[in-house]
Amino acid sequence: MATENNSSRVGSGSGSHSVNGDAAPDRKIALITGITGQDGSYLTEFLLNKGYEVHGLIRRSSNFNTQRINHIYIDPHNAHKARMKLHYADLTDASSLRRWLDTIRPDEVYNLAAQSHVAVSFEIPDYTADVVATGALRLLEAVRSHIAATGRTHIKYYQAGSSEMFGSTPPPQSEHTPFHPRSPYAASKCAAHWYTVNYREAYGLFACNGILFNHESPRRGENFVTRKITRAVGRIKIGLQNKLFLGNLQASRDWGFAGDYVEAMWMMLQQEKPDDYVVATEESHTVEEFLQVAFGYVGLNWKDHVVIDKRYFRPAEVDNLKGDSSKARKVLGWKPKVGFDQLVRMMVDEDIELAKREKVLVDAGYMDAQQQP
Ligand code: NDP
Ligand code: GDR
Repeated sequence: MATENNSSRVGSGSGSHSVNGDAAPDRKIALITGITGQDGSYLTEFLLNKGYEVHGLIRRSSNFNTQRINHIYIDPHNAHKARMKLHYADLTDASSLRRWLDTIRPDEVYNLAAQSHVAVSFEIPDYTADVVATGALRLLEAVRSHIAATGRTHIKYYQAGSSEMFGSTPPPQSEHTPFHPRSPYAASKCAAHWYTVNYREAYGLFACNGILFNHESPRRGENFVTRKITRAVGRIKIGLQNKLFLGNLQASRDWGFAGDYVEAMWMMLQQEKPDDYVVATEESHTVEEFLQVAFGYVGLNWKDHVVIDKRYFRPAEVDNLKGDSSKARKVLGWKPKVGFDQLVRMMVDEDIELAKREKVLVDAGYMDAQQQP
């Protein structure tokens, strides 16, 4: 993958009108923003298994950022086999969104792209709002104007909402719980939520907000607390690291498995009417409990390794999130399949294997133990 040039990975502007020429007439077409992220990768696998053709919008970066979807990538030159296609766009670039909608003509649009790190949103609030809030508005407006121009009224839109929108409102949090965001990220997600409701009410768009509580996996970004912990457990167990620096250990989160949550996104778009749904395990654990299970699983004591570092505390914290997902369970028939302990073990298992591979490189002198790939 790393040796391929970009033109073979993504549709170019000039070739754009033939991008869908090979789509089977009865095959559903999905467009995903944020396809290179954790959820984008699981959703793509899920939709490909359902027979969809999946188009993903990726943003330009100075290096390849498709690690999470490389295993399902087929060179588009092999056109009749490739059902996942990638195109350059950006949520900050409205023209790119409208152009790809017109070209791809999707049946379902999943807006997963975001500057999704809560702590980072305090550092880059303006950019976070531009991508998370105004980006959602740009995409909604692109969908609306695409429908107005083409008459394709059947398009369905999914907006990736977040439990962070509840912020300091006490649990259990459901669709009826008032929002009280505690970060620029959360406030931006609230705006995106209401833009989505507004486009549903004003233009009759089939648009759903999924209010998803934290969901994790071995593909979770390494600077979110769960993956930061399981990466450290793997590296400590294999002897590549000794200390783990963390912030607030008392925050409680309702942690589920990302693979289960992408199914709920799809289910929302298969309903007769668009609506908003909370998706959660309904079980909450502190960061400290996550540490106990993760370190305990490999026979280590977290207290021997964890050091509290003030830099990881946030200007405003969300203390306690625990969802009430009874509506999703009743209306969609959704329920989580992976429980908390199983999730932690799955992540630790994969990160131990990853650390073993790193150790081979370190021992051979190809990598410094401090360096992470
Ligand atoms: P990730 O951070 O793993 O992925 C975010 C994706 O958005 C990446 O593909 C990233 O691209 C892309 N992206 C970022 N900025 C832009 C931009 N300007 N234009 C286009 N694409 C961009 O997030 P997750 O997969 O974990 O989450 C998916 C969505 O769900 C996000 O909107 C998140 O806020 C939301 N959410 C997540 C929850 C969770 O627990 N995971 C819970 C609730 C909501 P790149 O790879 O180039 O960085
Ligand atoms: P969160 O996830 O903010 O809930 O947002 P994160 O894993 O970043 O933090 C969870 C809790 O852990 C505490 N914490 C630390 N967090 C990080 N990242 N790093 C640390 O070292 C650390 N130490 C303690 C935090 O203070 C917090 O209380 C995630 C993202 O995926 C959002 O995009 C999504 O919307 C919400 O989940 C639901």
